[in-house]
Amino acid sequence: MDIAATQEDALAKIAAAQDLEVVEGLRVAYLGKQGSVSGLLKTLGGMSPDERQVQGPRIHGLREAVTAALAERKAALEDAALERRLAAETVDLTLPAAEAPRGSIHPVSQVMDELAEIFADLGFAVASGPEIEDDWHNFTALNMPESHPARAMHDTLYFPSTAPDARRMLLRTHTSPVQIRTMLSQGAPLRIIAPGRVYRSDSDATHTPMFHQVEGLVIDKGIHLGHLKWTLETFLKAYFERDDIVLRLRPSYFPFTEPSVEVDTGYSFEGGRRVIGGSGDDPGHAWMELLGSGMVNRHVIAAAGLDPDEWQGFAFGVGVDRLAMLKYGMNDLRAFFDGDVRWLKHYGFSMLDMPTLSGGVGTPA
Ligand code: 2NM
Repeated sequence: MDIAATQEDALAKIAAAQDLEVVEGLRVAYLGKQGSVSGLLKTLGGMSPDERQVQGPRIHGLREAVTAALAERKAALEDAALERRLAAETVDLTLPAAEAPRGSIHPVSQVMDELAEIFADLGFAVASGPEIEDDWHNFTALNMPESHPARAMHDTLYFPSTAPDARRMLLRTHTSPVQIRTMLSQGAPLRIIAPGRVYRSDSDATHTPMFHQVEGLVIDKGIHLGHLKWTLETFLKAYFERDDIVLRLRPSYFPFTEPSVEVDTGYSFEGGRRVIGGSGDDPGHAWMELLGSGMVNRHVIAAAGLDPDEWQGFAFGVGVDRLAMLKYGMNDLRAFFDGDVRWLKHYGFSMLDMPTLSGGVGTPA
């Protein structure tokens, strides 16, 4: 066959190839061991020098043209395949995640975040401390010496003693030791809340051996019960998101405060559950005990390294689990710590739903 015609035919077939397998088939057919172009190259050996001088460049030219055409066609088909793949694999990052998030924020965490937000607005910092405490920070510094009967009331979980003269370690029964530690390390004035886990050997329908508490402490000059009442009222209005919160302060007793006051709030029953608001003396309303508080006992201020003639303060304590139940309508405390995913799905919060004062600390509808 005429070489020019062979070349024309080969280049046309290569240009018409629609996929890489066809291109590879053509490469084998022309340039493979048994290929037609390879066959032509082999004929050069049997030629006379004159003939070879004429045919040599033509056959080599044919081989080069076919090789180049195959490479070009292969590259074009590969480019087209890559373009198709890129078009098919385009990712639209604005689409919602295919797999919805499964986790949720536990109501206790949500309420702690709400409390931190509300108190931050009133100038309080969040303080924390160890859950394993010593007897001095948990009791003695809080005006509860060894023999004090209130120690028995706390149902304390003690660690076995390691040596007769070692500090007796325990699981903190309240977050008050955090206040002692913060007064010792930071001095006065001070405005802090201490949220966290506390432990008491107590377990029934309304008590779990671990529960959550938030305590607040203000130390400054000239602090009095009026500051305490305003602070608690402002906090509860922000937390329950209503303006009609009415407080009743009743005299009480705590070793760490003097005077001590129990704080009640008015509530009513709506749709079978307690709703905070109004005066307990209003028709259809009653009083509910919500918080313990008082003016910090001068012995406590002195134990924390401050001069009680110079510095005064108020403190309060409230159960976080209880606050969560009242706001979000749960009725069984034990369910808080069962880790039942159905309960968490029902009462949990989206991690995107962070409490802010500007956006409201409550649940979106
Ligand atoms: C309460 C009730 C009353 C309280 C006192 C202190 C400290 F450390 F400053 F003395 N912290 N928390 C306190 C006072 C806690 O809980 C029902």
